[in-house]
Amino acid sequence: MAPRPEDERFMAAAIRLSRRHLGLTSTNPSVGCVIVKDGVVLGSAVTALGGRPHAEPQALAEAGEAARGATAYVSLEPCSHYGRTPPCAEALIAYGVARVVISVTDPDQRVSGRGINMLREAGIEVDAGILETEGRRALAGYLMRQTRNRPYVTLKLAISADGMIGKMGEGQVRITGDISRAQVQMLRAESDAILVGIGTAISDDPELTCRLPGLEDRSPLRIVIDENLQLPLGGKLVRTARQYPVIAVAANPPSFDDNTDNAFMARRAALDAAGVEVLQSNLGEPGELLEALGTRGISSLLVEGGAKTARRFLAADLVDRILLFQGPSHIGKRGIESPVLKSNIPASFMHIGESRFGDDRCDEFERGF
Ligand code: AOF
Ligand code: ZN
Repeated sequence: MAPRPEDERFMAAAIRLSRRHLGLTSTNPSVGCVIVKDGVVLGSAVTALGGRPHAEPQALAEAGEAARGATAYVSLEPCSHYGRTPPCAEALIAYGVARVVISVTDPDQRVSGRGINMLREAGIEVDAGILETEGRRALAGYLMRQTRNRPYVTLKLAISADGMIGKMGEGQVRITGDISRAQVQMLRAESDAILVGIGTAISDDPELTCRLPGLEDRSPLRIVIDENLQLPLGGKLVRTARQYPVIAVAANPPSFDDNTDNAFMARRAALDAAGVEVLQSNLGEPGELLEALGTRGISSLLVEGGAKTARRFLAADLVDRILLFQGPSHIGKRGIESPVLKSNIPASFMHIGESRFGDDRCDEFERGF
């Protein structure tokens, strides 16, 4: 049978629920599941913290006996493999669910189509592809890492009304208001890692943590592109490195003579001692760093600037989503120009949304993958 009018409404609820654990399920996707019968929600769940249990068995347990004959809405195809938990498709069959509605099919080699087949073979009606664009958006990190072994990259920029992201020699300049800032902290909470260049790390002395009350433990891994290891030992990033991990990414291979090489090794040892991990990577090829991050299980990366770092990722065609927060003030003289403006976003991006946060506006652009 074909999709029904209420399908999108309940799938939207499942997708909304799935977002709750974004960035908190390790390499597992955060999936949402809603069990519905006669228009009533009998159970709902999101993949547990750390990635297990999966969403479906939790939602089924909540619905209990009543799940018999019900419809399950799942943002990702139910799994068919025996991992640390039995297949979710099997649980849906065992509870006697009559119909399963899926948003996105699972690219995981162990599942990919098999979950749907298992359900159909058991006589369950299956519809897939409901709200697929929204579902893929919510699962973007998981899908990118599964298919390309790299994190999904979001570039976030705060720009003034005259298109600047800061002022030469002035450290942090207030460009957007409190509501936008809270919004950015939410973005941090949803990301596995956050990245800035050494210029920003030195001039702004940012902490790059999530400081929303109650969400402090959601702070992502903090990464600084730091060619020559100049990260200040007294700065906030290094001082908090034992609490919230920091990686300094140095150039590889280093092109120093013996003296500078010694100094580099000394700085490396000092960062090590402060709890900062030093990683070396070919910085001319940011894709190499992204692959290393993908291999360690990082599925989503938030790039927060500055201009040079943003340009580096844009030039390598490694930005998947752009968020432009624009405030009402003008910076004028000595302004640092934003690497992108609303008017010159690369053609491969689509404008997918606009929000207002107090006096600021935020435009969202994404490109498909
Ligand atoms: C679901 N529901 O809530 C999630 C699924 O390591 P494992 O055994 O937990 O398996 C990880 C895979 O399970 C992951 O790659 C993806 O295919 C699926 N995740 N599946 O049915 C869920 N999180
Ligand atoms: Zn599962």
